[in-house]
Amino acid sequence: MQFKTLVLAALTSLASAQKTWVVAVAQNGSLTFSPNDIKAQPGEFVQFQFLAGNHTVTQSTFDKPCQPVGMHSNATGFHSGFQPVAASASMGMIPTYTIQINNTAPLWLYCAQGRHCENGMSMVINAPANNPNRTLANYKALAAQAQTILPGGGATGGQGGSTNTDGGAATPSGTTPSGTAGGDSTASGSAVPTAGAGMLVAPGTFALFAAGAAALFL
Ligand SMILES: *[C@@H]1O[C@H](CO)[C@@H](O)[C@H](O)[C@H]1NC(C)=O
Ligand SMILES: *[C@@H]1O[C@H](CO)[C@@H](O)[C@H](O)[C@H]1NC(C)=O
Ligand SMILES: *[C@@H]1O[C@H](CO)[C@@H](O)[C@H](O)[C@H]1NC(C)=O
Ligand SMILES: *[C@@H]1O[C@H](CO)[C@@H](O)[C@H](O)[C@H]1NC(C)=O
Ligand SMILES: *[C@@H]1O[C@H](CO)[C@@H](O)[C@H](O)[C@H]1NC(C)=O
Ligand SMILES: [Cu+2]
Repeated sequence: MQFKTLVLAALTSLASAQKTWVVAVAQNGSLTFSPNDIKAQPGEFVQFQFLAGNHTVTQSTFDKPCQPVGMHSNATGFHSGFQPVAASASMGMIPTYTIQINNTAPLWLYCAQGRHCENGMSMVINAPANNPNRTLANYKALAAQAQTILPGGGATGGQGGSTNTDGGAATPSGTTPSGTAGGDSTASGSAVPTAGAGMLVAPGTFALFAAGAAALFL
């Protein structure tokens, strides 16, 4: 009973107070985060909506793109795990991963699949305003020369996206399979175009895709 009350209170405060930025991952099957350079205030959320393929969103440092932040700092950072879109497409859903912004420190993010990061699949939240070198363009330039190291620890070889690393893949434990958490589901193919625009959407609004719409992204 008390538990129920707490959950309700939490949902209510989420819905009323906090904003959520939506980042489309692999829109149109591209190796992109869209938008890829956003400013989010402490307390706000950023929801990554995985639209195609099998990607991650993973935090790195600026100086070592394509490698988990924990390898180069004491920060834990975050890692969505691999999010294969096809796995939930038959249910008309897409995987999402949501983080909360705690401060305005820059968050340099990349996809840990294959050589996607080296090929430009990266983004920044709250890029520093006072350091002209720490731009997304420079991060991508560093990434282009990086050696991929998967969050599980194994380095990949030179071949692209299809490399399978046994045991290297993290489980998508932080994932909210859309629509299963009891939130109000809004059906919308219309979530697709708006997601790319960095629109603010209410947390708990789960993007639900008709199987037909999801198929467009495979
Ligand atoms: C996906 O395609 C739509 C329609 O052509 C376009 O407006 C959008 O910019 C594309 N998204 C990306 C990330 O390329
Ligand atoms: C992590 O913290 C320890 C102890 O404070 C420090 O000695 C070490 O240099 C830190 N490592 C990194 C990568 O910042
Ligand atoms: C914000 O803080 C929460 C609670 O400590 C943590 O779980 C989350 O990973 C943090 N967000 C980021 C972007 O580091
Ligand atoms: C920015 O990069 C240039 C060229 O690498 C370097 O000379 C300059 O010191 C850097 N500035 C900062 C603030 O790091
Ligand atoms: C997603 O990619 C990871 C890492 O390459 C791989 O281990 C996993 O099997 C892939 N999942 C699917 C469903 O293809
Ligand atoms: Cu990717």
